[in-house]
Amino acid sequence: MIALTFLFALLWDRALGWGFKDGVLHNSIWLERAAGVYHREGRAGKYQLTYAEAKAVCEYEGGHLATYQQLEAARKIGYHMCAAGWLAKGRVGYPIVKPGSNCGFGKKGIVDYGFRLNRSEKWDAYCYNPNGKDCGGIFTDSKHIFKTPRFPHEYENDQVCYWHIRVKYGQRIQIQFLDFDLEEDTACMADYLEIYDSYDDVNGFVGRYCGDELPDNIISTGNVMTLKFLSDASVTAGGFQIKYIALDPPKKNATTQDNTNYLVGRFGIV
Ligand SMILES: *[C@@H]1O[C@H](CO)[C@@H](O)[C@H](O)[C@H]1NC(C)=O
Ligand SMILES: *[C@@H]1O[C@H](CO)[C@@H](O)[C@H](O)[C@H]1NC(C)=O
Ligand SMILES: [Ca+2]
Repeated sequence: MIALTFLFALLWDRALGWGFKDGVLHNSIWLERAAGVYHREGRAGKYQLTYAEAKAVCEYEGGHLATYQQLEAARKIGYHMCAAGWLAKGRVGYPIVKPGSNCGFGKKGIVDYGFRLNRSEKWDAYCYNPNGKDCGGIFTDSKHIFKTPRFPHEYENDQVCYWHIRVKYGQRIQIQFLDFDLEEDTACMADYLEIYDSYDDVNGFVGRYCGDELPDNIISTGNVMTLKFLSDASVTAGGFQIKYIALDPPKKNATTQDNTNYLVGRFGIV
């Protein structure tokens, strides 16, 4: 019985960490981004963006606030989010695919809070970035190499790419940097690669990288990882080439011997 409880606690912990967000089980990373639309929280967490800030966040990433129609187009292909966000022209809403009692008032469709008179209200943001579609991807194979667009030539300005990696349950992901060269900047605010030890780019922030120093290998704590590459409006560089491999669960008495960064805890080093 104790063993069973423990196992349940373990599985539940894992499910909370990887499967659930805002009370919705995400069993498909496809749903995190659909038809060019994606959800964005402020750095400080949920419901922290005024209209002007939400707009700036999307524009900073090379897109703009999604229109109601763009959000509905994404919803129609399965985009479901239980978080209200700013849309174009000061509208607020969120897309519901599966009706639930804890979200969306049991309805399906866009839950529409209408055009807000008070634009200082704080919500999340729904961005639309059609250019983000031609880079990034979703990988489920046990190893893969991915590159900045046009590699080995320089990447372009105003690019945002997301790579989602999902390997088999129980496996971990090892990230190896083969080539790395992004515009150098002290806080990596210009061009950067961000790595997340989770299925999205909200939770599990591991690090932000720029410059031309090859980062150390990274190993995830779970079977999913997200990488985000962003370039701003000026100055480009050679880009990167990154390989990942799926690692089988380690043997009981295995020891670590290289300089790999094993992520501590579910969400790594913030
Ligand atoms: C607008 O919303 C903000 C944030 O919720 C609030 O502090 C402020 O009082 C509101 N302004 C008006 C005029 O209702
Ligand atoms: C632990 O590893 C050693 C070799 O490194 C091996 O000889 C031994 O059988 C292993 N023990 C267990 C319990 O797997
Ligand atoms: Ca740049």
